[in-house]
Amino acid sequence: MKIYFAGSIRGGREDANLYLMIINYLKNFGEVLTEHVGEASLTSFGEGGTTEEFIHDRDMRWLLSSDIIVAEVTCPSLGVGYEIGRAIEHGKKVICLYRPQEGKRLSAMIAGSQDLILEQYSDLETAKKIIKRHLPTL
Ligand code: 6K6
Repeated sequence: MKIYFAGSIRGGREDANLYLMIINYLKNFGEVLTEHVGEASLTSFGEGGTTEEFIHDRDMRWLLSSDIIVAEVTCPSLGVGYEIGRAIEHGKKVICLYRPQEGKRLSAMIAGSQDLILEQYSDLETAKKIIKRHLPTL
């Protein structure tokens, strides 16, 4: 199974370490196409030697070839929202993981969508249980 993990890059990297741990767990269920999203070295300032068009087209190819999308949506990101929308448009199964936070609310375009699975969680262990519930084992 091919898994596309989506997490904020230019939207902010405060959850990058959590992305890495989620990605590592997702590897128990299949091939994660977007491992770089969890890399600490990937800052919100850019990836040298590649163009925006290259990144977009490569990520769209991966998205369309994937069997399932797991998106961590706590840190708002235009790119993640775009990926979720494009994935839904193509009939993909999308699981959104969200940690409720004081004083912040998730976008209604995610919270109100009937075309994705939205799961709230508080810590990595809860996220793992959610993933195990939704992802078929190999
Ligand atoms: C790296 C650092 C800053 O910009 C980059 C460009 N590199 C990217 N490489 C791979 N995937 C990317 C890149 N930028 C965005 N994405 C995709 O969009 C990822 O799959 C993420 O799920 C999502 C993040 O979007 P933003 O809007 O937070 O950057």
